[in-house]
Amino acid sequence: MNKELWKNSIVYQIYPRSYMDSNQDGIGDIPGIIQKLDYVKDLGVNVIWLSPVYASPNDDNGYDISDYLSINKEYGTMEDMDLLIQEAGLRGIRIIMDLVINHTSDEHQWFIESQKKDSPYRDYYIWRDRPNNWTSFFSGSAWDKLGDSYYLHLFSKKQPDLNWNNPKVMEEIQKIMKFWLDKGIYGFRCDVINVIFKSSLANGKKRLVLTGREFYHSQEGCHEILRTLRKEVLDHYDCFTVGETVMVNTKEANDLILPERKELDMVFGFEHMETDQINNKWFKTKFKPKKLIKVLAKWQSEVYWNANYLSNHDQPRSVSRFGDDQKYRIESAKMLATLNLTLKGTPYIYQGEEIGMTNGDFKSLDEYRDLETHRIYALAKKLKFPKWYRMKMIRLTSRDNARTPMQWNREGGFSNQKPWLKMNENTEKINVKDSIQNPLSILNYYKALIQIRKDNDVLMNGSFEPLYMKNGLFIFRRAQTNQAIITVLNLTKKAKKMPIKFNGKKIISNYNKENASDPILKPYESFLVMEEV
Ligand code: ISL
Ligand code: CA
Repeated sequence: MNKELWKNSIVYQIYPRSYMDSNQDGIGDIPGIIQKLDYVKDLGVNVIWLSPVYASPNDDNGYDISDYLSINKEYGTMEDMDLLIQEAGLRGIRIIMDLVINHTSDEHQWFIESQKKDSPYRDYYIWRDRPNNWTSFFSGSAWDKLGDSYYLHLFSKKQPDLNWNNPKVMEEIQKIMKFWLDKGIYGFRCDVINVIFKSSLANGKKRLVLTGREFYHSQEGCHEILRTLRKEVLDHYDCFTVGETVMVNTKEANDLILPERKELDMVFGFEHMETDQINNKWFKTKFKPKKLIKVLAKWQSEVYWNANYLSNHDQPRSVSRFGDDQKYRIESAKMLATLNLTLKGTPYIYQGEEIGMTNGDFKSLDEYRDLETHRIYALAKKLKFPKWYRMKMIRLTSRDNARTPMQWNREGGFSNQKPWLKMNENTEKINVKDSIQNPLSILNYYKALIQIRKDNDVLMNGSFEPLYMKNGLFIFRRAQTNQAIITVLNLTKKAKKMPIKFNGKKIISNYNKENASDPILKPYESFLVMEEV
């Protein structure tokens, strides 16, 4: 058993609702994922991160859990889940699950019980006679009233926050983690893990977003909880954890993952996701490659071990955001793949990214399903933003951009029924089936790149040395004693002069150019050079 195999893993994120519908009800499901395991294996990844499949009323698509020990009926049964773990295992793929422990659903039995003031479950949640001024991630007050008391919810009102000051909560969560680890899963992606501990419920400093956050953001109490979970549960299994950590800088990230801390193994930072916005994600600015490159290079040099990603189920599609989803869709998607898969750290690929899926093409508000999108739209309306602007805001930023059904073939191939969320209209052009057949597809480029990564230890464990970071170009070297690979990336749609020279052979290129010393870099050009050392 290799305790640190996770470091050298390549992870593929599956959002079950949108992956594959096996029983024709328009909703993706676990048997659907099983049908596609050979596809996932062929891609070359060895870990799947499965977004929540637990029982849930689906206010937030499974991030509101009503029973951690059973499976959402829409997605299948516990037998299906056991089979998924087993079938994945047969293909050399292990599964990590989402661990959502900041909150449960308001339909969880604990919360239902906790509404009675004298119930032993009362203290599982955070009840007060009066709300404070904290605001929620989805806008508006973080408190709602039930009976004559208020409960805290940092997310939607159907997601009440657990009270981590109560040792009973700790006990329950440990049981849940063991239940799944005993089934053979490989660990957890820990949802908003750095906000679970509230050190005070005092009024916070007034802010544009998340008033109150100084009382729950990365508190010492959170570190203690993580150390306990590690010692009592995780250390007894062959597994790893990746924390989703909002608003952390590199120091705060290291405080969660340095080995001597014994907390998490790696975290998803957000700083690079903030490089195309002002203040918060609803206000986008033009994407400037320079900023992204700077933040990535900083995390590469300062953070002990990175969890690298350019998209997930909460973010717009990477090619639409950091590339060009029109003229240079193929080139820029391959360039972004080269970036994500050659940085130091563990790469995460989000379903559909491997075929260059683009943002959704929603025409009207009612085509969006995400509750966050609707809340922000309503807030913007209240603030009297004009309609065209509100629509633009959500078109650029809605989480549904990443949640449209997976495009399996020209007709869609996700389901025979109308899918729960509108399928992109470009499935005729962008789909798995055609991508498999086309040797120059984004998909086949991913496969080749993943193979290169597996064949060259330096891409996994070599050092990171930035060589050039100006002008929208990002050139860096990954090196160890006997080997070095250079990544050359043009993140812009303009041709650029190649600023430096090196000795070596090109090993992969998104323009299929073999000559490593070509003086001009084409739009979004990227390639790797095996250096002579
Ligand atoms: O969507 C976001 C950034 O664009 C965030 O505000 C997001 O809500 C935050 O990153 C937390 O995300 C996680 O927890 C949420 C859930 O809605 C998200 O899907 C999940 O990834 C609450 O459980
Ligand atoms: Ca289904």
